[in-house]
Amino acid sequence: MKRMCVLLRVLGVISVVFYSAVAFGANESSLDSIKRVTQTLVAPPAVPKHEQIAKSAPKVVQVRLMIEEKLMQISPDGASVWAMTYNGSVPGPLIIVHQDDYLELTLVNPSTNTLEHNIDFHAATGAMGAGALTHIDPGEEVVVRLKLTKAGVFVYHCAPGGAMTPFHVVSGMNGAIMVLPREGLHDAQGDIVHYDRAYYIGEQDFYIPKDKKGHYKRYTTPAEGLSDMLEVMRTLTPTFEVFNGKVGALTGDNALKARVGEKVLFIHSQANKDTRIHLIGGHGDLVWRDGSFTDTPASNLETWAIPAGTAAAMLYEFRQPGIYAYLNHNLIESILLGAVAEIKVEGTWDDDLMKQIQKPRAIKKK
Ligand SMILES: [Cu+2]
Repeated sequence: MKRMCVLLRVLGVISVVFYSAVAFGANESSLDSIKRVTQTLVAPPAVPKHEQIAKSAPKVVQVRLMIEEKLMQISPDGASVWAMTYNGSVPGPLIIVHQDDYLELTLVNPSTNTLEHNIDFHAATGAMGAGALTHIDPGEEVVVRLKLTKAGVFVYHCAPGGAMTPFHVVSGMNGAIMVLPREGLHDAQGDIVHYDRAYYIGEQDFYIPKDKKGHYKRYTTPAEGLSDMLEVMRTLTPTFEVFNGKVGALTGDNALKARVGEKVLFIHSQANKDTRIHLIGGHGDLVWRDGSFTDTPASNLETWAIPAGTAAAMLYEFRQPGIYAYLNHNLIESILLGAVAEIKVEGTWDDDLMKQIQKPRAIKKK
């Protein structure tokens, strides 16, 4: 009887293994036949080369994210943070695929790092957005494949668990993925919309400890600053609120560029804090404000809210040349804490849209 039980158990295990292998093998072999491409990721605000309309059937898009812990200066007055980054930038690079493509990610945590990391994709389905499958210690790498079934722009971020999750996220460990509809973007009337260029802006709240004299503290490792930073984080008051990793990353000589007549797509993410974006001198012609490309975009908005943990997309056709400010319209967070970008637009001025009729002069007596 006992021998029979053992035999049945062995047969059971063999059959489970057999059927799993058949099912898994079928799935894998069907994926073997589809096209594989490698996407070269680039540092924001640039976006990777991509097609707006998918020219072929769903494919496997391979990307590699290298985790890098690095001490970064984030303001001219010397504040610095042990940034935790994907590929060395805050935010991490924008990844672009089409709906129903597969993303095959190799996540690498080099032995030069000090902490465990992982990645949670808001675009993914199951297993904590792949966070549960991607925990890696320094010296390890992991490969995970996700099917992107939802069209939109989505945040990804590190989520190791407990207090480490907000600690890593507010240390810069977040980015975004854009999942385009296979047929491209649509306007409010359902017509296809093309853009001439795209920029990726990641907004980041930083919580930087100070000593008793009010000087920013510096640490030799990320973990050394953990308890001090948690104290500042508990105030919910950021020391800095910046675009693309530091104060001034997208202003002055670093301003974004465009030309009159160009349609520019702005992808904007904030992994940890609500924001509200406004383009001074322009509008959100089309705004996918919760990031879903399945929904009809809102049109002609003055300011659009982006909740914490969300990426959004906005398309604007520039009609006038000049310097535009693109900012978080909590003006304390933008002007005092850093959440502002500039767009330098070249082209011909349209007097019909705006004209100065009289230069400033002394008030005339009537
Ligand atoms: Cu991390």
